[in-house]
Amino acid sequence: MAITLHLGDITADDRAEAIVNAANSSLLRGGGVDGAIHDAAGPALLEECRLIGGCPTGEVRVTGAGRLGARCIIHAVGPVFAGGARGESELLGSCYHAAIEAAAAHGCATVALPAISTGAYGYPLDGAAAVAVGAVDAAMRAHDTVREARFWLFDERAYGAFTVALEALGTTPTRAGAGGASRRAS
Ligand code: AR6
Repeated sequence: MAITLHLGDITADDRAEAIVNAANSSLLRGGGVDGAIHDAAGPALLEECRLIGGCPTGEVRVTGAGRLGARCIIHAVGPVFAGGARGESELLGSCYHAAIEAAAAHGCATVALPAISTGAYGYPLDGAAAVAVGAVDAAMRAHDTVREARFWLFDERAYGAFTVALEALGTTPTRAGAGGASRRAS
């Protein structure tokens, strides 16, 4: 299994079978990753989200991927950061765990993920990166049909925070060059 890091727009991933969205609990289109995914997928995605009718924080819901090349979109609702004492880390970890579980349930071996909650929801990057990488690593050990988790980081600061988090997990990532990034295999 591998966790790889990629710099840029998650909708540019042309290898992922499932793409994880940083959604809100209404599942109705917002900004950030959510807006980019809806733009790339097209209007059918919003209609499908509307029919689902919402998703609690810490959980995921799965839809088709519209015009995107992936097989499905896994909409994950991260917590709004409110200081850290309101169960934010558990809720964030739960999102990632549920996302990998959903990917496995839908037969997807390669999953693209954003840094959930680190934009509009204000979760500090370093803490979010540690939770994200730890939860995805644990979930992939429990669901070993998911072979690669591809984290898409929007800027160098986020990329750096995830690099440190991967290193803390026990492996030194090495930058693999354009389009690739860093890799952890076990
Ligand atoms: N590809 C990869 N990463 C991105 C992209 C992109 N296209 N766009 C932004 N990021 P956010 P949240 C980074 O705000 O904090 C929406 O309105 C961004 O720099 O997308 O979970 C939803 O509807 C940041 O590091 O998600 C919700 O209401 C990270 O992705 C709310 O925002 C997450 O930022 C969810 O907030």
